[in-house]
Amino acid sequence: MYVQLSLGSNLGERAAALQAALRALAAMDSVALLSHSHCYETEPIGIKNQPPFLNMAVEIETDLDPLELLKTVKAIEQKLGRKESAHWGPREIDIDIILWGQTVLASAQLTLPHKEFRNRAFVLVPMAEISPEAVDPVTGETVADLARRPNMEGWIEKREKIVP
Ligand code: PH2
Ligand code: MG
Ligand code: MG
Repeated sequence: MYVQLSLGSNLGERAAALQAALRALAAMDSVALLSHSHCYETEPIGIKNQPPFLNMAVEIETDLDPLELLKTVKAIEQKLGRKESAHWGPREIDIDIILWGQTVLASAQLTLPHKEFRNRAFVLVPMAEISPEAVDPVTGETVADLARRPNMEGWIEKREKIVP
């Protein structure tokens, strides 16, 4: 299955944390890294009074199921030194599962597609760079369509592309 992930960091060496997360994903037998976007410096959404984020989109192929991948990305976050943080608060590394093909899932652990992604420029703009044709199974819109809407919150500036 092709899966879209959103990565973010706003504490410590942000680009190094994103690179380490990419490498940890690529090192897994059950995950193939297909593409990743440039990094984007983005305005914090939710809690305003925290440092700006560096965000990036990643497309992978995996034969894990959604809850197995969730466990895996949580383990990578832990390994990369993520501390307990407030909901929407600052974090060393965050790896979120956004789209899982046309799968729609609402479980206690995981919601697919990601609950908030349609309103988040920091998710959609990087994702539109690498997966513009990916389709939101709930609305039928493509990621390119979603990313073009003018009413999304927060500034966003393109930065470097990480070498994995
Ligand atoms: N993540 C959050 C809350 N707010 N804002 C930006 N710009 N980027 C993020 O990755 C982000 C956020 C919670 O995970
Ligand atoms: Mg998040
Ligand atoms: Mg998360």
